[in-house]
Amino acid sequence: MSTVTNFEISYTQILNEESELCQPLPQSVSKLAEDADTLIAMYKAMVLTRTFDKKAIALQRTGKMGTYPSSLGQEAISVAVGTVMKTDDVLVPYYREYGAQFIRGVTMKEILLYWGGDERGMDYQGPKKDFPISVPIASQASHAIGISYAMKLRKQARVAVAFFGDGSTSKGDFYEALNAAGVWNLPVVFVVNNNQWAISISRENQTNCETIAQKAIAGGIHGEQVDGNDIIALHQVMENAIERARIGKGPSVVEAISYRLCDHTTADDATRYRDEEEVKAAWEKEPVERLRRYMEKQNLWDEVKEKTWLTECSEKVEAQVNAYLETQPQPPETMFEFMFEDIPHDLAEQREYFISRGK
Ligand SMILES: Cc1ncc(C[n+]2csc(CCOP(=O)(O)OP(=O)(O)O)c2C)c(N)n1
Ligand SMILES: [Mg+2]
Repeated sequence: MSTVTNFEISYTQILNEESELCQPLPQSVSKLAEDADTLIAMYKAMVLTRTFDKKAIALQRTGKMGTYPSSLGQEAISVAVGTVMKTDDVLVPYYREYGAQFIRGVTMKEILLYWGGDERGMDYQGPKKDFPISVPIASQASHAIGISYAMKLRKQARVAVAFFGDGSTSKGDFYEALNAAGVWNLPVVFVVNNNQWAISISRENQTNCETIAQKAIAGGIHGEQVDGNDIIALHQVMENAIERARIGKGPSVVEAISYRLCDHTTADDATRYRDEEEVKAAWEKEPVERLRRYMEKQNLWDEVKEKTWLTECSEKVEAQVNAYLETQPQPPETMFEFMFEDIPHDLAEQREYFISRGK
């Protein structure tokens, strides 16, 4: 018997749980760790996302919005991706990537409209080519293949970045997409937010794979893990993956190890199925505090800056919430209007009937 081949999955952490840089750092990484502008911008984006999140939950709790999935504790992943992506790249999100979406120009009002049941919220006025939130798990995998295939066909130096949860990587759509990405060498990156839970199914009960990143191997593409609470490592790993894809060096799966500090959505109560101790331990690793402590040690941040930014965040969120609440709902019959360019006769009849009944 002989070994045909071997595979390895790497794990990257640069800023550890104690907010210390892991040594030694390669030059490209130490440059980022000393890049005050990027660090501050990423920190601010994480705090803004968290402020938005809290308010969105309050809106749902007071009956002003529908079900909402929070991104609490997972902000670093989407903020790093949003920071690294270029304007012409295409974001293919699921439903916890507000951090990336805001950086790319999606407004908070649009996100609130969507979760308030108004589809106009997915017609982004900023990043027109970015995809809407995908609630059907892993269905966005094949969209990302189509998008990146088109980019390659047109010889464009663009990349599609698609997001997935740990649970969604058990779906056939995900494996099929990895296979297609590999065989066609597409400019696509699959980012997996491994937040340890798929609603009430724990990571251990989800898959027997030791890592989710290793699923890439079956598709013949690169796979690696990164600390999803370490935004410096995320920035580094994502930049490499996206640039590799851009220059034709192949797609990747990046598994970011995080923790869902929130309930699955506002319709969930996670205390029914997970340990308080586990959540408490996860709070010790969370990304916002980790970066803030590091920036304070570097004299890039202090209490006054923190207070000022928190006030600014509240003002920004408040203005967007008001814009959302002031938006006039669409007439109910518009539900017939956006599926077909020319409405089929049976739907036209239903629409007329619906209107004639006075809704
Ligand atoms: C095709 C499909 N099946 C089932 C669901 C119901 N559902 C919503 S979220 C979810 C779990 C997703 O877990 P994961 O992929 O880990 O993402 P997370 O919510 O943890 O970020 C399921 C099963 C769905 N939305 N779509
Ligand atoms: Mg999950």
